[in-house]
Amino acid sequence: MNRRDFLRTTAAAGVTIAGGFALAQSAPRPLPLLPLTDLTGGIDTRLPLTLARATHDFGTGAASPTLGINADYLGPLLRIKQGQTLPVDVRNTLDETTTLHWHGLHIPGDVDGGPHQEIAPGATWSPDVPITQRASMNWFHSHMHGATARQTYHGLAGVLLVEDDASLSADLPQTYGVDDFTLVLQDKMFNGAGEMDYFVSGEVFEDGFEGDTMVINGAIAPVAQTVPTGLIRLRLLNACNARFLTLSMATGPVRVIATEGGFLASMVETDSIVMSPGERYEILVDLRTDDTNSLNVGFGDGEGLLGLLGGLFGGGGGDQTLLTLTRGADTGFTGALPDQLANLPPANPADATKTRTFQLNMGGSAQLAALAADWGNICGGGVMAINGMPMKMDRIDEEVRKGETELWRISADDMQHPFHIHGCSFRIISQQGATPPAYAQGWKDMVHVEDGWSEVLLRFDYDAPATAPYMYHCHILEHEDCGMMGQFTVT
Ligand SMILES: [Cu+2]
Repeated sequence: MNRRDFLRTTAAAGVTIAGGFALAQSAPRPLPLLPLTDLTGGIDTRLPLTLARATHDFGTGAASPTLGINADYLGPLLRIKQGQTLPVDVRNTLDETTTLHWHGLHIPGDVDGGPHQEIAPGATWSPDVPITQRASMNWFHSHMHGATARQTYHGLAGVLLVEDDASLSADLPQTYGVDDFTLVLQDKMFNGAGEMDYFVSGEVFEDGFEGDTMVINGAIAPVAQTVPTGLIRLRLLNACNARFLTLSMATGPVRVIATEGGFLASMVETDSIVMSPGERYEILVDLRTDDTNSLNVGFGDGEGLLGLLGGLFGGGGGDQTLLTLTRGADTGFTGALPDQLANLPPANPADATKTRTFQLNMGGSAQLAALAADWGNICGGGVMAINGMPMKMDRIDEEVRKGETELWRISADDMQHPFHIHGCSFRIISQQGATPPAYAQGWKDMVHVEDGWSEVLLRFDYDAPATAPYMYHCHILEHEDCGMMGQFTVT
């Protein structure tokens, strides 16, 4: 256990061990469904997305102050088809400025919803978002510089599924809420009154905010769902602020069919997958013959209070059940597990005409503590950095030429970080100095970064001018807010 993990474990245990244990023993709750807005049949009006203050009961019985998008916590599940344009009116009824970023979409910088497309209190932002990419699982969340962590944690996030002709005709389950479920996975902290808690400190800035209680679609885990006999499709989003999740099934392998940017070439079976904040994976659960199966999260060494609780009270070597699927009387999608899924072109680093290098810098503990004490002015005092430079709204860090293939090499001077690049999907050539696992060899927009090089091959096909640049950043949201972010143009 290194110094940061030790601090994380001891600090968290002192604050909330009693509450966390009580919650961990609760009976399964029904799986909530994100309300579906299915636009694949056609769009005849602008879609209103209203950001508002609300309260939400995660299952503790208390009304937690939250932020919601057309809901009291989180937003809808938007489903749209390649070739459509999404006309959206994002109305900010909050008393603070925000933005709404389309994470994963290949769209021009001026509709990307990054830190430069601020939506003032009372204002409405009305982009027409062109959907040109292949079937993929994307999401949207606040990207307000200095407030992304707090706003997203409180609920300003939702999921956007892009479908295409191939995905809609694929021999896969796709009946939403029956055999096709979207799961937003988050970790939360609750205070003694059962209200969702959030706070910052120097240590929180160092590690990112990690809660002791897993929440799925706004309900405290474990959750349960009755499903038909057949294959069940789970579309997973790690929307934690900072926590990497190691996911496995109670029985059998994890069957991965898609990454952030689309289908894998073929299904990958693996004992477990590691999902960083910001990552998405689609998996299949085979309930053609099994009566039940569960999605579990495991806690290894140095995973904070969840690890402590998992080791002390959990079964199965520290695993905690997130979702249990149980067969009911109905019969659903009983087709076979898929073989080939998509044509994935080979990712050849020799195709790159330019290489860029990025080093993620943590900053000092004393500086982070001072920043936490002055959180209202976080943007003015960037401590974390990339290549030695904290994020600055008026500085462009890189200039990229549209349509050219590049190799980006990323490393970190301390800790493990999830790195995200706007405006593209990329392929991972190496991750933390090694070949990425087979399940991460498809189209991605997130890569894990530690010491050793993480290399991604990418290309940008849309403009991002200096007035609306793209971002690259750590997706530990507190790191991003503390300055571990940079800006680039594409012209
Ligand atoms: Cu980071």
